[in-house]
Amino acid sequence: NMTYTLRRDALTNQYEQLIGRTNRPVPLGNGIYERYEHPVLTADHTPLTWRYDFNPETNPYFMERLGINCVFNPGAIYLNGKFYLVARVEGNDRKSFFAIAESDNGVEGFRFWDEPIVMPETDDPDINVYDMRLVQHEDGWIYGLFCTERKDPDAPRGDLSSAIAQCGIARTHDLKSWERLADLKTASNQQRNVVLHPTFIDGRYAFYTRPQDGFIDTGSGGGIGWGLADSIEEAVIEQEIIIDERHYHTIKEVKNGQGPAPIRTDRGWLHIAHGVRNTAAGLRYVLYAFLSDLDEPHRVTHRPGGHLIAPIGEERIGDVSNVTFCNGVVALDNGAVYIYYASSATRCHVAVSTVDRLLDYVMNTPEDPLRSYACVQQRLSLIERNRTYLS
Ligand code: M1P
Repeated sequence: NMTYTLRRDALTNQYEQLIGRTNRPVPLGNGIYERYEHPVLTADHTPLTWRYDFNPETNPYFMERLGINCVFNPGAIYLNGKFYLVARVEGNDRKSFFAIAESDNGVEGFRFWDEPIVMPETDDPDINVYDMRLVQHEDGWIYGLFCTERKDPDAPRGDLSSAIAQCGIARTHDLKSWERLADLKTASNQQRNVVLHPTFIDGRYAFYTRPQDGFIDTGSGGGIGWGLADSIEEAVIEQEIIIDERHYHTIKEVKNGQGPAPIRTDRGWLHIAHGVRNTAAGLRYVLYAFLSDLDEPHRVTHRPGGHLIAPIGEERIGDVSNVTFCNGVVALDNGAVYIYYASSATRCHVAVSTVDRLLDYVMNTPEDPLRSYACVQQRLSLIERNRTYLS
């Protein structure tokens, strides 16, 4: 069967070329980080055996049987000398699942393991799971916190979109077998972007949360929250405080959320988060950074104004356009930081920096002064200092 053989061989060849493709840093940039010329993971990186029936008897045209729509929002971890991404893989049927891809150098060559993760369900089955934050906790486990979404039981008849989002929790030692724990309990009936802090605080598990009133709308609430729980097996947060609020006419006026677990540095916990604002073309998601106190991680000490990463070029286009989103970062012992960010809910990229550069960024970038007049004053001050220095 010529069709079968030609297509199978050509597609296999194309797949291997994609996985083996070199990925170079884009020169110059903004000095804070380097973007890379190609995405590190796309739908085309998923193995052909996940999508095609290889038996010519049952698939003579070698056509796709179970297509993959996109691969995005990966959690990240560095273990035993390898970079692992646990990606949100979305089938053509819209359901997401988790799958691990590994690379030797963190910027290219990401190859998926043979099979996706089998994430056990709770008694209340998830309809959709996504956006895992991987955390190596000091209790010895690797945790995956993710969003579990189910249909809103109170949705009016005919409303087939309203959903309830909550935080699912699972743990593993090897990224292969996963123990599912009870979903996190908080006062809010909607939670997304929940992240486990890597260390105990006063002997308790600490969580970054994002309470909101509706599935999409934060309503009167929102902001990045913080709460403690005695147990991780049956995690309950009794008291939630907001540590990073939304603010009128900023990059996070509509909503915001913690990205990956923060990076521990000498100067404090380094956070990457996303902020959302409204535009005539819909919501715009950008990444921002902030620093919090080492002993009291809920106390934010530095808030650089504006975005750290905003979508550019092809990053601006996808299933949900004008979006950058990050829930995975790797910080190596040598100080290198790999920021894995997705663009437009479609594909994953990497931006590489160092702890030193990111600390310089968060500590020396002025805060958003919140008014045009004050922004001009801020810029004039920079111009004046430059004039003095350059004259
Ligand atoms: O579509 C953009 C992002 O929207 C959601 O983020 P948030 O909860 O802050 O609105 C998430 O569904 C995320 O997966 C998605 O990338």
